[in-house]
Amino acid sequence: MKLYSFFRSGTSHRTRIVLNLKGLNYEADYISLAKNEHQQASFKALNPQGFVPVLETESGALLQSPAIIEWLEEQYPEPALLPKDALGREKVRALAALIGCDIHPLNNKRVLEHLRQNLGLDETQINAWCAKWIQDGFTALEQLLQQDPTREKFCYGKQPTIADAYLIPQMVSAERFKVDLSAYPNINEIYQHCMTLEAFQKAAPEQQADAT
Ligand SMILES: N[C@@H](CCC(=O)N[C@@H](CS)C(=O)NCC(=O)O)C(=O)O
Repeated sequence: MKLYSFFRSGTSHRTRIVLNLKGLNYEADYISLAKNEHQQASFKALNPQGFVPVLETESGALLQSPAIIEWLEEQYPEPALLPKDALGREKVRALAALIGCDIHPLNNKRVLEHLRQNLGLDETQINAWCAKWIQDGFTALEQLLQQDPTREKFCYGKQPTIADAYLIPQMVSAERFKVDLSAYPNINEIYQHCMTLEAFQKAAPEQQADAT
């Protein structure tokens, strides 16, 4: 398998975490968002949206990190990154969607470039924009984590799930945008714990060969 990715991309990061948690080997091909390589025709031939990640497999090019992650879970069921029961799977997918649907897209490169270039926001305002959506999402997430008495050191249950794969890149991104994270003790604890695991360490942006 080959993963087209960018070191700082949160969606690439979450996909790397899942590949690592499942112990899968993959080749990396780096698409620099900083150099707008994702806009080149050769990459758009692979993904007409021009987004990373793309996972090239024997079955073809797979698009959209949530779909790629679910495909990995189905193709490589062990270790399971979703609970066995339907309610547990709903809970984990809901936590992942809170991050993947309601936080991450608002802080994406194309959104921030529109704010900068067409609406005239400066970097302080950009950081405030990012902080607003991260803090709104994290406030709700923190409450959900706090309310779950069965949870241990991860987002759900006693093992890493796809929810952790979504959360850790969002934490890294929050730090990059200088968001105050002091109000989220459960989220911080999960972050610290996940980062003791090799699968998460190896997936970190600074560990990638294209990191600058
Ligand atoms: N829903 C897509 C979003 C992918 C996405 O937005 N990727 C970002 C990097 S994290 C990207 O390629 N951005 C390019 C841009 O915004 O121009 C997914 O989860 O795969």
